[in-house]
Amino acid sequence: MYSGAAAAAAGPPRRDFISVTLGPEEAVGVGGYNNSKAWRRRSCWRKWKQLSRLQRSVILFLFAFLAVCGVISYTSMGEAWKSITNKSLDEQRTEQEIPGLKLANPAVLPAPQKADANHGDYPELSLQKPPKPPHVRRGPSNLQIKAPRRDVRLKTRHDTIRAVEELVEADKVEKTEKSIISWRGAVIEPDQSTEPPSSKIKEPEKPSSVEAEDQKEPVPINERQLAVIEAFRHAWKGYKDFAWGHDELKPLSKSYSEWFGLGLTLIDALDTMWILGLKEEFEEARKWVANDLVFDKNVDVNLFESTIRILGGLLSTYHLSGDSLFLEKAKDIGNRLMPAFKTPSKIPYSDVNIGRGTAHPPRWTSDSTVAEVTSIQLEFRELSRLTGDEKFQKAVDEVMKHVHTLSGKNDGLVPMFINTNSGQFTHLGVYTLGARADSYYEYLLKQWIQGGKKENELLEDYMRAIEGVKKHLLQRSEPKKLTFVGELAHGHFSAKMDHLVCFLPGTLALGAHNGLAADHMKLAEALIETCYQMYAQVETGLSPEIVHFNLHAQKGHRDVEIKPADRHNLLRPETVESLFYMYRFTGDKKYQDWGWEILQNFNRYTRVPTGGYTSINNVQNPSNPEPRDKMESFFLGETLKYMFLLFSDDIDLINLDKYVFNTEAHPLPIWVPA
Ligand code: DMJ
Repeated sequence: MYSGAAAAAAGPPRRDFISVTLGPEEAVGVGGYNNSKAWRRRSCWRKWKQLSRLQRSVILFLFAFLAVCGVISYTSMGEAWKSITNKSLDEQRTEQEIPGLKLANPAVLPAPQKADANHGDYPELSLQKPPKPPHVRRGPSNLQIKAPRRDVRLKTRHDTIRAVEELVEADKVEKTEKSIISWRGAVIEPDQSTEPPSSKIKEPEKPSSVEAEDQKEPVPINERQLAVIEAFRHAWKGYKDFAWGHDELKPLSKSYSEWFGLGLTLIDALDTMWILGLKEEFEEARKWVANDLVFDKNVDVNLFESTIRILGGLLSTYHLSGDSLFLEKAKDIGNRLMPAFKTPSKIPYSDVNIGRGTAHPPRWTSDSTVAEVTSIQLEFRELSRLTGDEKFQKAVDEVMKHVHTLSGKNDGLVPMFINTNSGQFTHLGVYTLGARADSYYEYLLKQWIQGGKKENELLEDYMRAIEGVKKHLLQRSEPKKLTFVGELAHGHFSAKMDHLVCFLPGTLALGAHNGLAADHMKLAEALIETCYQMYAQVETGLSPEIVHFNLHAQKGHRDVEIKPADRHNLLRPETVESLFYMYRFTGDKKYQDWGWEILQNFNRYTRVPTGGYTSINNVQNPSNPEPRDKMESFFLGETLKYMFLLFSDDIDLINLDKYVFNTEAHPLPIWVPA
């Protein structure tokens, strides 16, 4: 409005200026909003026409210049913007792949790998698609495809295991909360509160099992274990039908034999029944113990045999079942055996009259057997711990301390006899790992383990003895070059090995498992192969009582030779026992397979159809192995128990870091479990 009025007032416009004269329509805005757009277009064109050529050229030039500038600046700004955007995406991806490691040390990041590079290890990861930039797709971030660094990888595996464990744990807790205590030997855990006995009388200790009994789901029993259960039931049927409450079954004559008259087989078998889960049989046997087992009897018993079988059996059954009946009985027999220690030397007599409270050596000598007086310690020490009465432990510890100081050893190897008056070794110069010395070595190690690996003298004696074995008793046979343990008699080596020596591979393996020299395990592996060959090279596939190894290759001769007087088999456990330890510590299934062969051969040659198994006189005659008509109590106490444990893959079925087996296969708690 202002410009038009001024121009009208000033006369004709100067050409240097653009003047706009408003007409009446324009001034009043006739035609409304829509019409004004067309009007504006027409008006602009008119004005453009009114400009001079110079003015139009300048304006066009300015437009062209601005357009060129615009194109140039758009190109360079675009580059800068693109690089900013890309950088931020890279940073985001790096953070996503290695959380917490963002740019910290880019040099250690793995080189990109193909998606299938880790297919074997991480199939689930290799199947993932590459991550898309976050702006492409929203939602949960993708898993990375790159192989994680080793530490990250381990963490991933660990986390997965943890996650699974947590789930299992949660599941277990739920099940445990719901479950009623199940009757299964397999779920037994010893009480963590086991402690060494103090020197004063105190409150009795609790059994090792009951509180933790239902912490774990039982591992299902496999076919081979079922075969052991079947064998046990068959043996038990014979005992029940023809020898109930007596010491041993005579399966052929369908009768029994008495040794101590204390139901030896029944007591020896109690914890086996518990471990095998044979509830009915166990309950029946328990009733007999409660109502019929009487120790107040005018009877001579062998201190060693009644300690390892009766005292050991009662103590372990008490631990597994938590039933105080067994502890009461253990105390009773333990007290009745104590008179054996009343000797001038404190080395116990071999025999005790448990009714009269008197003890004596065998009729023909005042000697005791070294293995016998040094293989009662686990049981008496445990009795002290449970009762709080130190007298039991004191008596047996004194024997060990005394033997530790004795002269007459040969590089840790002990003679077979010890005199109860003088306390000295007798019959010097004969060294064996077999009968009369065997479990001395076994109990050195096992007492050390039982007591929490603190009693150094025991360990010292054990280590020295194994060195003695290596130095004096190890040889290799021909043709198979089997490593065996022979005997030394007055400087002469004999290539004779008792089946009893086959406890040694298991003991060596147990020592190695407890941190002793690794070469003990190597020796154990070699020796268990030999023990297996003592079965495999014989016609029935069953070992004789004693073998002689060939030291020189002879055509047509095996490694193993058997003398007529030695070809019996008493259903002994030692090889199966060692197979069990070897399998537990190595996981090598060949040990289970060897044990399975042995079980089948027991079934083939020693099983009596009417019930029970029998010792045989001739392992070399498959068509007539000459049954002896006797089932030793250790067949149920040890052989079948170790078979069952050997075939199990559950390391918690009598965990060897929590229990130590006595020499009759009765597990006793380790006082300070690992
Ligand atoms: C068992 O009584 C014990 O294993 C003992 O240590 C040796 N003899 C028999 C088994 O052979």
